[in-house]
Amino acid sequence: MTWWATDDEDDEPEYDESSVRVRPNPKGNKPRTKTRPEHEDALTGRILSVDRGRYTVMLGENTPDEHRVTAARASELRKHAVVTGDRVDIVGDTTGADGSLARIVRIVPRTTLLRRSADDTDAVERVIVANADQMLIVVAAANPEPRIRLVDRYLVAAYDAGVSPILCITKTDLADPAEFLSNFAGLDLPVFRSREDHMPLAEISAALIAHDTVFVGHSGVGKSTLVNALVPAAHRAVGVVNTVTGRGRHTSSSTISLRLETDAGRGWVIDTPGVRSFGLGHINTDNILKAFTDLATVAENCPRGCTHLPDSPDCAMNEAVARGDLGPTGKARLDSLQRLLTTFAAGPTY
Ligand SMILES: Nc1nc2c(ncn2[C@@H]2O[C@H](COP(=O)(O)OP(=O)(O)O)[C@@H](O)[C@H]2O)c(=O)[nH]1
Ligand SMILES: [Mg+2]
Ligand SMILES: [Zn+2]
Repeated sequence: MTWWATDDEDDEPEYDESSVRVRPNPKGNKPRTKTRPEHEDALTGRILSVDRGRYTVMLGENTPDEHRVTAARASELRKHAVVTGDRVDIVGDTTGADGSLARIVRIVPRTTLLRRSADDTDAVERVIVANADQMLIVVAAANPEPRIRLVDRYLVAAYDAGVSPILCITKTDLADPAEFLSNFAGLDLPVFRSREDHMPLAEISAALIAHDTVFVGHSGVGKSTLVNALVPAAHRAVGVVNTVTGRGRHTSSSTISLRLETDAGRGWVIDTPGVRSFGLGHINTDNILKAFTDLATVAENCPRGCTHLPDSPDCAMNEAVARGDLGPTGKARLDSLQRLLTTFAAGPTY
């Protein structure tokens, strides 16, 4: 048995807390009074998933009272996107009893935010994950072929959002990822990789404990397989592609938080089906530079407005590397940084 072996006959429905039936709120159509209460009795919870205006919220996380409730946005939040990972204040029936529906009245200020890539004409906010502190980028050594630029885009999105990236290489039984990985040698990037038919699941789990980790990757790389191996209760659909329709047997478009349970602690895996890339619209060069602390110090001596690219006149980093000041890895790190800066310079079109 290989670690990715799947039972094709397993027709278990995909796990999705948001699929619980919800009776419409009988009071939902009542006109509201003008003076709203302050919601001082609101409880703060975590958004696990979103499905057509219904939110699954976890209350009392890691306490004996932990439970899930279904909630809808209060009218004052109608123009605000509430997304997986958001912490929200909710009021109303927060028992989670069958058919109950609570109300989300506030979004707790977010620590991080990842947006879906969008074109400039897009008026809608395309926030997809809030408060993640790690991004696990899943890449296959082959089938599909790994693409440096795609990983670069994920890295830039992660650095820009203040989310720590981790790389995970699957399908090393099909190809040796060494050459691909050499492109990232200059980064402080933790890398997990399968070795033939073994994936270091315990090590990956350990890295996820006490974190909210958003999983990203091109379709077919083995992301669902990995999620299922880490969170067996997840039952994420593994890509058995229908040759007639070209679509997966279970297609899911919802972003969902799955709880990782280990003897050493818990964590959250945030699975994002269908997200090919994150928006890079408002990336600040300084945020990318911040991920390279040693280089950032040198860059303080750059001329104003320095692009830090190879052709940038008097760039202190280029000069330092040319002098050999940054040690044997300096060149590789500067190359990586410049590649990411170039990715950013290419703008949000891809
Ligand atoms: N050879 C090989 N196949 C794998 C590995 N991991 C996953 N797969 C297969 O790759 C296909 C796509 O996997 P899936 O998890 O659905 O990919 P996703 O689209 O990224 O979620 C499935 O047929 C998996 O069984 C691996 O390490 N090696
Ligand atoms: Mg999948
Ligand atoms: Zn510079």
